[in-house]
Amino acid sequence: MSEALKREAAARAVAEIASGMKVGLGTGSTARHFVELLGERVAQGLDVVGVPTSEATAQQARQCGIPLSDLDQLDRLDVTVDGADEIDAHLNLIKGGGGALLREKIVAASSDAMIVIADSSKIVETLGRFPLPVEVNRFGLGATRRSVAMIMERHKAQGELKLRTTADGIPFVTDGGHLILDAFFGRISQPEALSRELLDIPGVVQHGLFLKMCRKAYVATPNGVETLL
Ligand code: ABF
Repeated sequence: MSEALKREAAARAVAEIASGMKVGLGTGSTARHFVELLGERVAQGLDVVGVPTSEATAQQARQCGIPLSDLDQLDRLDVTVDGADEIDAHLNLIKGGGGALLREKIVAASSDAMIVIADSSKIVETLGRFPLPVEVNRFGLGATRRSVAMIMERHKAQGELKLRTTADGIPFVTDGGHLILDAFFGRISQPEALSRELLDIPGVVQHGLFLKMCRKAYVATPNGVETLL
């Protein structure tokens, strides 16, 4: 999907931001458009404060002149605008392909609303085609990995569990210093149960299922931007 269409989705979200708002800033290529467009409005006088969901977004937001804060200084945010890897008809999401799922979830959970911006390739009937990112502590990786694999078996996963690596073949490390296991389910038919079971594993820090968190999505299609509610 073209960058121009992603930017259109981002522009729809930017139009909802008003002066005085506290805004969670997402991560990824679509969220980058949002941050850039928000920066343009800040340059024109929009008075907002942003809370970034990754070091990469923080760096971009600073370059764009967006004043930043964090969840130690701020109580609630008005809205978080972020991308997604998969979106189903209930606006449940898989996120974390970019590795920022933990901060993305903390920031979204501290927001009165979460708006997702994406292109139409992210729309699915059932979550799970995209490998579910599971952020894990480095300590006890083997044990955590075996526990996740058992849960995958119980949920009839169709694929493997892989430790995420960089292009150089070394383990990918998140902003929080953790590792990521990518779990290929194919189809996640019981997302709530899966979410609880994964979070019950002591070494699991967080996973990329965002259930009942998103209230609106702007989805870019070749025919324009659709609003999903
Ligand atoms: C973040 O960026 C992630 O949660 C998701 O993995 C990814 C989507 O990126 P893009 O907008 O580049 O497709 O939102």
